[in-house]
Amino acid sequence: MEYIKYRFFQKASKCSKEFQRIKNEHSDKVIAEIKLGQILTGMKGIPLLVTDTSKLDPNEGIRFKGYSIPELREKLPKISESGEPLPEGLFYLMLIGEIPSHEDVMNLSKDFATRAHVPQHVFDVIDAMPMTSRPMTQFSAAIMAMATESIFQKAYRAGVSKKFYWDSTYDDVMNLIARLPRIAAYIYRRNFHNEEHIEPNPRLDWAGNLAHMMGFDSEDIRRLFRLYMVIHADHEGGNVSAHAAHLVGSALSNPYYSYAAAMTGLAGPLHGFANQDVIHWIFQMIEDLDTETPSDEQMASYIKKTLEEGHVIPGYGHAVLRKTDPRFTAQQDFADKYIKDDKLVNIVNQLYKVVPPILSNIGKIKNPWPNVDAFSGSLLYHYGIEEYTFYTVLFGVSRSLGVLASLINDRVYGMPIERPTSHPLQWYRDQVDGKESSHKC
Ligand code: AMX
Repeated sequence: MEYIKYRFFQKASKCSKEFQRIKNEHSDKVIAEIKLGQILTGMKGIPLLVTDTSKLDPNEGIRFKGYSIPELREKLPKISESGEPLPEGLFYLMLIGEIPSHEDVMNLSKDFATRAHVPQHVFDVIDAMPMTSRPMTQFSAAIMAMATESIFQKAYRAGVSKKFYWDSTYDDVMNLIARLPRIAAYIYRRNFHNEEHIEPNPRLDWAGNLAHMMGFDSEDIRRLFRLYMVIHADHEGGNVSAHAAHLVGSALSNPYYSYAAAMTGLAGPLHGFANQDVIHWIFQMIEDLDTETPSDEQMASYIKKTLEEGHVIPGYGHAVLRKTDPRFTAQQDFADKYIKDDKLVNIVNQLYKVVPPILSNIGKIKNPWPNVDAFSGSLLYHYGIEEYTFYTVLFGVSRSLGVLASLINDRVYGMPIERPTSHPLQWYRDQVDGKESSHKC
C-alpha cells in the first residue's frame, strides 16, 4: 500500500473504532434539544453531522484540524519561504491530522501529477455543450462524465466487502482531485481563450499547474492560487456543497456523483455563485453611479436600492459566522502585501466600511459582515482573470479537497445512509396550535 494511503488508514481506523463504539454504546444519549425555529430556518445549529476535516466557530471562523487560517499560512509547507502554503499540505492535514513535512507534500504533489490524465470522452462531453452553458454547468457535467473511471463502482459491482469500501474510494478521490485542474482549465480556455488549450506541466504543484493551464505563469498568480485553494477548501460539514457530497455518498453513490452533487450546490447564488455575483454587482454599481470611485454616500444609496429591490448584498452575511470571515481577512492581508492601489480592491475595502452598518440597521440579518466571496473576485480580476462567470469553478476545484477527504472518512467509519424524517406542515402546526386548525396545507 502506498505511504499516504497507509498513514491515512493507520489513523482513520482508530477513529473508525471510536465511531462504532460510540454508536453501539451511547445511541440513546440525548445531546441536544431542537427548536421549531431551527427546523424552519434551514436546520441551523442542530448537531446532525460528523465531519472531522474542519470546524467552524461563529466568532473565530474556520479551523482545519484545529489550525486557524493564519496558523496554516505559517505552518504548512511552501515552495518558497515568502510564498503561500501548498494546498496539497492542507489535504494531507485534513486526511491524516498532522502538519506534513515538505517531503510529504512534494510526494502528494507528484502523486496528483501522475494521476492527472483526463479521458478524452470528458473533453468531448464539454465540447458538446453550447458555449452559452455556464462554466459550472460544464464543470458538473464533466465530473459526471468521468464517473466511467470509478474504481469504487467497479469494486462494489465485483462484490468487495463493506470494510474495504474506503480503499477504492481513496483511489477515486485521489484521481478526481488530480484531474480537476485540467478540467477546469479546459473549460476556461474553451470559453474565454478561443479553445486554445495548454497541456499540463507535471513538474508544477497542483495549484501552480491549474494557473499554468489557464495561461498564467507568473509567480504572483501561483502564490494567489495556492492561497485561494487553501482558504476555500473546507468549511465544516453543514454547508450546501459539503453536505450534498456527504448525503449523496451515503447512498454509496461513487465519489464522482458525490462531488458533482457538491458542485451543483456550490453553483447556487446563496453559496459559491456569490463570488461571481459580487463582481457583477460591483460593475453594475459602477455603471449605475457612473463612477469608478464612488463616495461612501453614493455607495450607501446603491446598497439601499439593491435591498429595496428585494435582493441580497452578495458577499455579505453567513449562516454560521457572526464576525468578519477570516478567509476575507486573509485575502485582504494578501492584497495589502502585494497589490497597490487597484480600483476594484479599493472598492471592496470601501464596501467593508459601508455595508455592515446598513445591514445591521435592518435588524433581521444575523451577520452583517463580509464572507470569503466579498474579496476573492477582486484578486483574480487584478491578476488578469477577468471572466468572472468562471470564478465558482475555481471555488469548486478547491472545495474538492475538503469534501472528498471527508468522503473517505465516511467510508472508513462505515457511515450509514442518511435519512432524516420529514412531516407535512400540518404536523408542525399541530405541535404549536393543537389539532383545531381546519385550513389544510
Ligand atoms: N443581504 C440582504 N439580506 C440578507 C443578507 C444580505 N447579504 N444576508 C442575510 N439576509 C437576509 C436573509 O435573506 C433573510 O431574509 P428573510 O428573513 O426575509 O428571508 C434574513 O436576512 C435572515 O438571514 P440570516 O439568518 O442572517 O442568514 P441565512 O443563514 O438565512 O443566509 C446567507 C445566509 C449567506 C445565504 C445570506 O447571508 C446571504 O444571502 N448572503 C448573500 C449571498 C452570499 O454572499 N452567499 C455566500 C455565502 C458564503 C458561501 O457559501 N460561499
